[in-house]
Amino acid sequence: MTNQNNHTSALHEKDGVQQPESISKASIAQITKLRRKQPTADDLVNGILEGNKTMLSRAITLIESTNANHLEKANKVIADCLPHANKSVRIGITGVPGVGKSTFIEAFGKHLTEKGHKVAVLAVDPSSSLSHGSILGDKTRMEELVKDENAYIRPSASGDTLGGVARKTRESIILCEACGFDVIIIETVGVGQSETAVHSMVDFFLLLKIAGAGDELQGIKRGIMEMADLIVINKADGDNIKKAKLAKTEFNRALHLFPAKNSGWQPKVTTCSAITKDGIDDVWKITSDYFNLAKSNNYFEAKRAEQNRYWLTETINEQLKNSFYSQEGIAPLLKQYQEAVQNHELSPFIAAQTLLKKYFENLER
Ligand SMILES: Nc1nc2c(ncn2[C@@H]2O[C@H](COP(=O)(O)OP(=O)(O)OP(=O)(O)O)[C@@H](O)[C@H]2O)c(=O)[nH]1
Ligand SMILES: [Mg+2]
Repeated sequence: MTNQNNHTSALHEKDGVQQPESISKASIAQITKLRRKQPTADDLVNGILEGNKTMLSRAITLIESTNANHLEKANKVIADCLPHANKSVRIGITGVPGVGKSTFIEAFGKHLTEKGHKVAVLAVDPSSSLSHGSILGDKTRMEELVKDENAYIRPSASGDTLGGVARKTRESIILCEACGFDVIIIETVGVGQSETAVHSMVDFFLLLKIAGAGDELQGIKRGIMEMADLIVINKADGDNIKKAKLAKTEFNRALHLFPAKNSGWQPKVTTCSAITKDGIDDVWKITSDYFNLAKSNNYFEAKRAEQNRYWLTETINEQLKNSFYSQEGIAPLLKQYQEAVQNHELSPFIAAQTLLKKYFENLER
């Protein structure tokens, strides 16, 4: 093979190197055609309703896009999927790094798909934009689930505020449900506000813990304990079993001190090992007991309705905020006013009023 252009390019292939035969020309053409052709909103919706995970992923990418041109299409996809959504249970899982969330979700998810469920795993992790590492880790921690035809795993949206990530995850839930997933697991890391955001989009909240060296309750934020419907003490295997049982007693005692929940549910504590799978079945049994109770006393429906109202307000707040802070000219002005306020030259309220006035004037122009 002689390449006439060799002298103009620093790159050239060695003579005799050919495409491997395993790549057929037809499939290359098919792939390039698909890549080039952006699916329409209807293509995406039809694909999702047929249970096509590739279309689901593409639609979620569209939702996550920060390109303003994608917004309208994303909204159409969500609107068309909405009538097919809602038929699921949504479970939030939280726990500090290393507690075994990924390993637990792998074991729990497999348990559920073996029972005939379709499981989608989404994440709310606003820090993932900084540390893409966890996604890589999860590929190995969730080896079986990743390959499972009845499971779908999607890492957290990144490069956004917590509010932004949370909204996108919530919209992704709708698409996953329309795609036929009936158990939605939302994972989050124990960082500040992300639990609150996840709590506001799930039906059931599970706190993963490990047995420590005694004083179990230390270091848990009261708010997180209050949110939990179930505390699972993971890594109850080998020498840890005894410690896990002790921790279970201690948590049970603590949970009884909290006021009763509106759901009528008394939060539970159980132990499991995500590695040996002992106790995984109990976690699902307890979770199902909760759903039976909450559906029979209508709490389930009432909570979802309340969450919808919450998201309406949240989305408005988030978008108004974004609109304000991203408006051209606001950032330098804000910086100037911040300095003036810091130096006591201007009252923060007057500064805010002036900035907002400027913002509204710009809108009208
Ligand atoms: N012995 C034992 N080890 C476990 C168990 N579950 C998880 N591990 C181990 O604990 C470590 C952390 O597990 P991960 O599943 O990555 O924990 P994670 O909570 O997802 O961690 P981050 O993604 O960093 O937040 C790994 O080395 C796991 O093998 C368990 O039930 N028993
Ligand atoms: Mg993990």
